[in-house]
Amino acid sequence: MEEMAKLDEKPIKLKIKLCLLGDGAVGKTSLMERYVANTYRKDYLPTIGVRTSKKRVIINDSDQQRKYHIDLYIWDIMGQISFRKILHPTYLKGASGALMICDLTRRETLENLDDWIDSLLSEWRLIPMVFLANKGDLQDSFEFGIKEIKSYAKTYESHSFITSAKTGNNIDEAFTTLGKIILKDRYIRSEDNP
Ligand code: G3D
Ligand code: MG
Repeated sequence: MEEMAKLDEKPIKLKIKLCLLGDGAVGKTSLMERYVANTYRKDYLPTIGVRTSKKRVIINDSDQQRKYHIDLYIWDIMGQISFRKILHPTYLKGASGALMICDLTRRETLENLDDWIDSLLSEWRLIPMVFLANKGDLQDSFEFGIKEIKSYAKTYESHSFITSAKTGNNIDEAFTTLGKIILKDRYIRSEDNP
């Protein structure tokens, strides 16, 4: 049974869609480019203003004793969309997880995450989220800090990270954390609906 593959058996192959959500200029594209830099592939979907990048990752889940080969399809909104209502439903549909991104140098980008989450709920459904407070390299310009992003994420029972697309800090950790939560979520769902 494929679902039960152990660490020493053949890996389970999955395709997973992730979305990047957050205000314009918080660093969505920079984070994605930093993360996928080694296996970079660009696809343009110009009609809906979206770009997808693919990255293949291996996750060894020791809790579940499973090994996964995952093709991550990361969807990034092109340009500076600041009005949630023009978010195309195609952008969110089918996503298994979302990185919710704000900018440490602009407090309103944290406050606006509520709207992005509303949009996620109305256009798709509640999926595993990980919260990123980006531009962690700009300490002198911070308008909020780790405490705030942590307590915000906690209200959604989610993890948070201070990241920097500039230095690369915590980016792998954030994506991997989201990946593991998605796998757990998927596993629980399959147990619910055998
Ligand atoms: P977006 O895709 O969310 O709209 P971008 O954001 O990735 O286009 O980034 C917006 C601007 O912020 C870019 O600067 C980018 O270089 C900068 N940026 C993104 N992440 C970081 C970071 O972690 N640290 C710092 N210092 N800057 C970051 P420009 O000047 O090109 O507009
Ligand atoms: Mg962008």
